[in-house]
Amino acid sequence: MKDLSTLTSWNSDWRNLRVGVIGLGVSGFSVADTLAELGANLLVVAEKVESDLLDILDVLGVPHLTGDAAKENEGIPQALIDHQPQVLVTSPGVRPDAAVIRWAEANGVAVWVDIDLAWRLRDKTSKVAEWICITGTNGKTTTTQLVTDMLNEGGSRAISCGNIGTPILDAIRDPDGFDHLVVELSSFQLHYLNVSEGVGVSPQASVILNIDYDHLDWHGGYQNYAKTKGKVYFNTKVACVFNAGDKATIKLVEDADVIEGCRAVGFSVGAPDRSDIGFVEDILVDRAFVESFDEAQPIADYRDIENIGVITPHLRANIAAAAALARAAGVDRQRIRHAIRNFRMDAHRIELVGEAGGVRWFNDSKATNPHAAAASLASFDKVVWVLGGLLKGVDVGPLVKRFAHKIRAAIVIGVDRAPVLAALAEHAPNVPVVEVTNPEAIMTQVVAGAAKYAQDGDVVLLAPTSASMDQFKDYADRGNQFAAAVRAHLEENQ
Ligand code: UMA
Repeated sequence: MKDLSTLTSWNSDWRNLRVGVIGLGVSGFSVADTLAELGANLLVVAEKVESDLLDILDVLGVPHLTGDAAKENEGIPQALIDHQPQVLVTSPGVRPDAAVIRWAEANGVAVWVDIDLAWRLRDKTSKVAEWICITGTNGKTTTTQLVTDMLNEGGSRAISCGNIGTPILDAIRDPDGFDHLVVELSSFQLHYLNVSEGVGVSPQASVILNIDYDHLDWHGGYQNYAKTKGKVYFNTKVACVFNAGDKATIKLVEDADVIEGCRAVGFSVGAPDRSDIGFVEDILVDRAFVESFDEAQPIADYRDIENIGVITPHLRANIAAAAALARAAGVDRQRIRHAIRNFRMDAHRIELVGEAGGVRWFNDSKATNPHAAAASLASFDKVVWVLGGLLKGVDVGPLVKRFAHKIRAAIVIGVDRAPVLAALAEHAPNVPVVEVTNPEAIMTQVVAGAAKYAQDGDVVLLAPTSASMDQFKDYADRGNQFAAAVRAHLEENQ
C-alpha cells in the first residue's frame, strides 16, 4: 500500500500504485495513458469503448475489461476485485450510484477523477500553472474561452481544458507548460473532486456562473447539486467570483473554506455594487480591482462586445464574469478590452444564426457525438431538435431519454434514420417528429419543419449527434447549409 498523501508530484513514486480506471472515453484514456507512463499498475474497466483506444492500450501494455466483461458480477468484475486497487480514477459520466463506485466507497478504495490526478501532477514542467476554475449550469464554455483569451492577451500562456473537451491531463503533459490552466468543471467532475480545507485543488480564482435545475437525478436533488458546485470555491487564493443576481452562489462562497485574503467578487449584468464588476448601461465597469472603494473604471463597451454577436444577458454575464477572473489573475483592463474585441464564438458551435418571433435558431453542427450534443441541449429550456446523420454505432437512446422533457419537436435527418426514430419513439413518445426523407434541399425541409413547431421562447437547435458525411461534405457544410436556410426562411417571413 502506498501513502496517497505522498503522491503530490509528477516526481513522486507512482510505480506499482494499484489503480482501477473506470471508463475509457476522453478522460479515462488520458488517465490510463498518464498513469501508464508513471509506472502505475492499471486495470481499465469500461462498458463502451472505441476500438482504436483499446489498440493503444494494448501497445502500452495496459490490461482492460470491456463490454460484457466490464458488466460481470453486476458491474464489479472479479478481475477488478482481484486487482485490489488502492484508487479508482473514474470518468465523470459514471453515476455515483454505480455499483463499482459503491463498492469502492464501501471497501476504503479512494475515488478520484482526472482533475484530482492533474492537481497532484501539476509540476510536470518547471513552470507550474495557476488554475482558474469555472463552473455553472450555463455559459461555462464561452466564459472559459473568454478568460483564456484575456490571459493570453495579457501575456500569459494559457489554455482552456477540462469539461470543455481537452482533458486536463493533456494540458498538464504539454512539454512547454502553461502559466494558466483555465479549467471548465462540470458538476460531475466536481462531485468526484476531493477538496476540503487545505486539501486538493487550490485555484487562483474560481466562479459559479449560475445554478439552474440540472442533473438533479444524478446528484440526488437540488441541495446536493448546489453543494457540489460550491466545491469549486474551496482553497481559492485570490478571488471567488459569484453571480450577484443569483444569491445561491454568494451563499456557496460564504460556506467554502478559502485561503486567507481571498476576496468575494460579484459579477452582474446590471450596475455593479462596490467590489463587483458589471454594466453601467452599455459600459462594463470594474469596481472590484480598483484603488479605492468609490472608484469605478471602465473595461469595455458595447462597441467592443457587439463584434461577438447578439448581446444577450447571457453574453453580458459571461463577459463580466470572465473579466472578474482575468482581473483576479492580474490582467490589465486594456488587455481585457482587446480580448473582448477580438473574441469570436466558435463557428458551428452553438452559434446563433437567426432570431425572430421569440424563436432563436442555433447551429451546433459541431455536436457530432452525444457528449457534445448533451452540452448543447443542456444550455436551453425548450428546443426543436434537429438530429441525425452518420451515427457510427452510437446509441442516441440515453441522450433522448435525458433530454426528453426539453424537446418540443424533433426533426430527423440522415440516411439511416431508423435508430434515431426508434430512440425517440421509446424515450420521447409524445414528442412530434418530422422525418426528412427527401435528400434534396435537406435544410430547407428542416427549417420548414422546425418553424411549424417552434414557439415563442423556444430554440431551434441543430445538434445532430452524428457525423455529416452521409449527406454533407463535412460538419461545416452542414452548418452553413442550415444557417443559409434559416436566413432565407427569416427573410421570407419578415
Ligand atoms: N462509462 C462506463 N459506465 C458509465 C459511464 C461511462 O463504463 O456509467 C465509460 C464508457 O467507457 C464511456 C466512458 O466511460 O466510453 C465515457 O466517459 P464519460 O461519459 O465520463 O465521458 P468522457 O469521454 O471521458 O468525457 C468527459 C466529459 N463527459 C461527461 O462528463 C459525460 C466531457 O464533457 C469532457 O469534455 C471530457 O471528459 C474531458 O474532460 C462532455 C459533457 O457532455 C462535453 N459534459 C457534460 C456537460 O457539459 O453537461 C457534463
